[in-house]
Amino acid sequence: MDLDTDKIAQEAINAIAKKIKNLKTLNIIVAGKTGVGKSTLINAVFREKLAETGMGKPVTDHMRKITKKGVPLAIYDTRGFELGREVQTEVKREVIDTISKGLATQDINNAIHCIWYCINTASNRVEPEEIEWLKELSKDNQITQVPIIIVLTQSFSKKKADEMRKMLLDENLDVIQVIPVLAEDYDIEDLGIAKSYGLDILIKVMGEALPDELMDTLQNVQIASLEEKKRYAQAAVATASLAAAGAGAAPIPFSDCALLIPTEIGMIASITVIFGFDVNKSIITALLSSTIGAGGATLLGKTVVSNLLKFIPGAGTVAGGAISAGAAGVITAALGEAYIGVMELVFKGDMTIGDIETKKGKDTMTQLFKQQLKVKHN
Ligand SMILES: Nc1nc2c(ncn2[C@@H]2O[C@H](COP(=O)(O)OP(=O)(O)OP(=O)(O)O)[C@@H](O)[C@H]2O)c(=O)[nH]1
Ligand SMILES: [Mg+2]
Repeated sequence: MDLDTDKIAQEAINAIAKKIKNLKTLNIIVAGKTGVGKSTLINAVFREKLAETGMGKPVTDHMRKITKKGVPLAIYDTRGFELGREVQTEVKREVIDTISKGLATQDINNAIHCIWYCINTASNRVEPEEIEWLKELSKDNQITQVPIIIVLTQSFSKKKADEMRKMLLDENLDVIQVIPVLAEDYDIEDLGIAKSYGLDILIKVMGEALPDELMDTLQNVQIASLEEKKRYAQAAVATASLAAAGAGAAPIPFSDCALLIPTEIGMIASITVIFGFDVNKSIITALLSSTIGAGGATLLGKTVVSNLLKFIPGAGTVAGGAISAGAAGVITAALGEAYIGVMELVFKGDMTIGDIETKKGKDTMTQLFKQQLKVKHN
């Protein structure tokens, strides 16, 4: 195998494209009265300001499907809850029909995976009709078992949200959680600004409720929980690192270090998909050159490995022309963690994707990589 950085970067880009193409589509029905904050919630939880992209496509009398190219997500936005009992019954029937139709296709891409029922905490009350509607929906949903989450929107008053939550839990509704959120900071006159909160909990609960096949998709589309993205990315790093170490395998001769490359490419692709940023070849080249090697045929060759091993206290010698299995795992983990580190900086807005290619970006990755080599070994 040719250990050319450019070629490896290209292979990583191909792996990323393939993973993205294979992502399943996540489908969520978002219901609730007009003005409760459904669109604000959707825009705060998912990337690409999904709810701003026009009206969506009507799929039933009271439901529109919102999608955006390049985002493996469909939101079914309901309307008409405020129009009285009759319309509410129609909406419920449309929700159940949509669930059944999706199931009938036997394709996960068409199934409804979750329902968010939104209630505005600031409105101070939950209408009895809403409780009734939820009870009827749960009954019809007994066989289909789509997880229902009640989202208490505009919960700038945590006290009110708490009261409302308790009241709803007492109703023994067949919902998996009641989650108070404030999707955007809220300017309370005279009292200052209430900070947004709760969206990370919504993501965590979704992560527990959705099938495994949708985990990559959920992380790819969500922008509400850095912690969850990191948790999934770190799991990918742990898997790759174990594979590289070959679980107690014999030392890897330098000539076989190329065998680590596919594992590392897979890991880079997983992390990229989880963070959901647009990453091109020059970004991956920058990542590789600033960590495991400076390109050309020497990548992961003897010189590079001996240089790397200097950073691993105690493993700092190259014995018998081989890199120990443990060191292979450590190097792979450090590469993954360094990449997660810069993705985190981009997520927080401390850096742009483009910055990764600059000297500052590369220096940051080198530093993170070296730091990780030391940490991982201790
Ligand atoms: N500051 C702040 N304002 C919010 C929040 N949620 C909703 N709002 C405000 O409440 C109003 C209604 O929010 P939308 O998100 O449009 O509500 P909706 O449920 O999509 O309404 P319809 O599309 O008409 O059914 C807007 O003016 C929002 O700015 C929030 O978390 N924080
Ligand atoms: Mg809306």
